[in-house]
Amino acid sequence: MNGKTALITGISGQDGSYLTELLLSKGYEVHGIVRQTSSLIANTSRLDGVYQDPHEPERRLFLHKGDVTDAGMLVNLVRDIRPDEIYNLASQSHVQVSFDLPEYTANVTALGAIRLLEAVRASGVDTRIYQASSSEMFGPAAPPQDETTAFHPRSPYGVAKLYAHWATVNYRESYGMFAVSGIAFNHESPRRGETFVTRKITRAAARIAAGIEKRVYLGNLEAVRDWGYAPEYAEAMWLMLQHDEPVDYVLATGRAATVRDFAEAAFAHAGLDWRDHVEHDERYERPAEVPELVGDAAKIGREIGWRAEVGWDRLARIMVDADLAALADRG
Ligand code: NAP
Ligand code: F7E
Repeated sequence: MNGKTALITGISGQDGSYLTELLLSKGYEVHGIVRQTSSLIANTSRLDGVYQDPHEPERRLFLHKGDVTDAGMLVNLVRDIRPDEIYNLASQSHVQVSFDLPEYTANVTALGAIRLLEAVRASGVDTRIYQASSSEMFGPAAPPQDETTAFHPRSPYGVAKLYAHWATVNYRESYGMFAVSGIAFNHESPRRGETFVTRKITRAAARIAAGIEKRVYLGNLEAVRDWGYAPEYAEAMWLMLQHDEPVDYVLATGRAATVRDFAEAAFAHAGLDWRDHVEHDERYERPAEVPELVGDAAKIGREIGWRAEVGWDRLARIMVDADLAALADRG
């Protein structure tokens, strides 16, 4: 035990699950907010490896029913737990979905952040706050993007994240809070949601190799992204809250690949030629695309020593292997 307590919003998501494992391994007591669902106690499948029964006397993982759209709940929880660190990962995080649900996305992704900052202020708890900002805030800015690049969001999601980002800066400047943003470029893993393009591709490659499906439909193959490995980004979040000063950093690998490159590598690793199985569907094109996101993470490397080790090609192999293994387990 290290005597520290952390609160994670979005604990059931990809990053939340890796961060929980990291903090538990470091001796933290970890609290997370999970949403009400109609069919499950909560959507906690990504936490299966670390879940602890509520009757376990020594447990250090506590899940609380809640939602970042409920301000009162946030105030009460922060006041009760008095966390040393808060990681705000809760978000409607799908860019294309944000075009269909712009107001909902703003409520969760933008206002959720300010509700949490206000909950900290109202409760008077001395805590450090990590805000999950996004490279989507850069939009069409020319790569490589870094902490000095001007923002120009191109989706309701990017706009909402920019509001949350500036709210974090504002609370730091106004109230002296240790509140920081990690401006994270795309990061993926076998736990990535199935409708994000990397996982959609690796899952399809595995299912096609297993004879379950024949093809996958994608949108813009020319988009360039800087895809890193999610567990490494969870470590960067933690490092940022251990730093002497509250500073915002870009988190990225610095390596570029197109959706086409990723599909080619993933299908090849599954023993397939992507051209035989990938078809175009304009429904997956966005009203405004972000053409090229490639980050320069030199600042966090210099000041904190964090560097992404896993690049997009190794990531594609990790994800295909995991999707193949999951199918094999199913029998
Ligand atoms: P994710 O897998 O989509 O997880 C999002 C989490 O937020 C889930 O736990 C989800 O709960 C929760 N959530 C959604 N709406 C909520 C609400 N109203 N109240 C409480 N919780 C809510 O996202 P991720 O990939 O782990 O990303 C973590 C954070 O980093 C997000 O804020 C995302 O926008 C940001 N980000 C991600 C990337 C990336 O490439 N992964 C890059 C930059 C920034 P359910 O499980 O119930 O849906
Ligand atoms: O799209 C193109 C699509 O949805 C990547 C989120 O974590 O990272 C993520 O947002 C690219 C885009 O991720 C399909 O047009 C082609 O250019 O996997 P994605 P994203 O939009 O980059 C940022 C940093 C975040 O913060 C977000 O939370 O791939 N693309 N065909 C496709 N995308 C999807 N989803 N599906 C397709 O069929």
